Amino acid sequence: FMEGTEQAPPDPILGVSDAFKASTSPDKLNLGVGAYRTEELQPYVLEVVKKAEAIMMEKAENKEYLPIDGLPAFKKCTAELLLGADSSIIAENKIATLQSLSGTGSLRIGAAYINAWLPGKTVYLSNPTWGNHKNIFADAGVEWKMYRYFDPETVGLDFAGMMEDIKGAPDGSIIVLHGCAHNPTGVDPTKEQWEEIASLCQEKGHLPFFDVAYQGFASGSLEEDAFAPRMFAEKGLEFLCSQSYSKNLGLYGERVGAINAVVNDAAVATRVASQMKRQARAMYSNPPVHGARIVSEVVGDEDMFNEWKAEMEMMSGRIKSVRGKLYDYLCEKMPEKDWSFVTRQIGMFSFTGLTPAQVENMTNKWEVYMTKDGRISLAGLSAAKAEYLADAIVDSIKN
Ligand code: PLP
Ligand code: TYF
Repeated sequence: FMEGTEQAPPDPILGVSDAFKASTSPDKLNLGVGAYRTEELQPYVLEVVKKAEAIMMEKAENKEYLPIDGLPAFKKCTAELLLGADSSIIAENKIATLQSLSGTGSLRIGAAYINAWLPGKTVYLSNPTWGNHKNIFADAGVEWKMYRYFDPETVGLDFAGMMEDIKGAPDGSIIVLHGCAHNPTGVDPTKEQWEEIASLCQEKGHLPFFDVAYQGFASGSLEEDAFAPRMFAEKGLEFLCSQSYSKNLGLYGERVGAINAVVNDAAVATRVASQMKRQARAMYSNPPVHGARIVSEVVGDEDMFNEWKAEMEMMSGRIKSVRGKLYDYLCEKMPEKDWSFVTRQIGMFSFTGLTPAQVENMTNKWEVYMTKDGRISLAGLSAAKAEYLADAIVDSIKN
């Protein structure tokens, strides 16, 4: 039966980690996957997560199945983190929230919903975007196209091109937007540009689909990083929004996240929620309980919530600080090039503009593991290794 099975290619991002693990070099540096590391380049479990888990141990709760749409306390927290605790949309039940398998699973449920209930609609993704977006929508049978986003000339946002493409999309299209800290470019629209994007979506009757994977990780503030979806909601736009707690609470392997539908009518929210549950039931029945309890414990307790915010600031602060160090070394070693993009970009990543051949040099000669698109995860860089990385980048550009 299975003889004819072809070998699938490795994931372009997670495959980098495999190559990194296989290397025996003492100099090796994994700047592939976006996962936070300490200055010692070790994975980090947030103190507040350990605290929540200790409380959970004491409570010794059972391991019964969650409802299909997840832990009620988590659903409340996650909607409030997205829209604000005082949101009128939440008060008026104009939101459908389903706990799902982190950001990826939440996007996949959103895509399944689109396939079933918005058939024939095309999803527009930024060029470039997180590679898995294409897989997720294609896997759900949803057609996707791209809109212009990144301008390599300015190493910034091609705002005019983006607006032109969103305008050019057929009315009622679905526009995927990174809520903050765009992956892989680290380039976000300004608040004024977000306002214009919202107005254009309104004009065109488009349905925005926010992917919020880095709330709190871009600016260090949960509120600040939710600016775009909150503003869209205030303007009365309906939208879908996936959320992930992989980065901001460091719960990567726990797979905790949610898909939300913000709509203009509570009755519609009820029906959308019922359909998302139906999709989830067929795919995996119900989500895991452990991570959802952690989020609920942390957000539900004022002290722990504040502690979480402080740890997020610490993590995003460490990344900003290595960004600054890398920038200084690059300026010192190659002053003829404008490196200002390094500190302009936000979030976990820097989009270096290195070509595939230069990336090959980074890895083969310098043991710096990174994705072929030239993205580096600064979350995987230590201050102690910043000069080494600058040497590798300058050598790869010059040779
Ligand atoms: N969306 C974007 C843009 C991402 O960068 C990621 C990765 O962190 C995700 C979604 C989903 O990740 P996860 O499934 O671990 O929450
Ligand atoms: O872009 C990244 O590095 C993160 C982690 O299939 C990730 O979003 C990468 C690939 C993938 C799932 C998560």
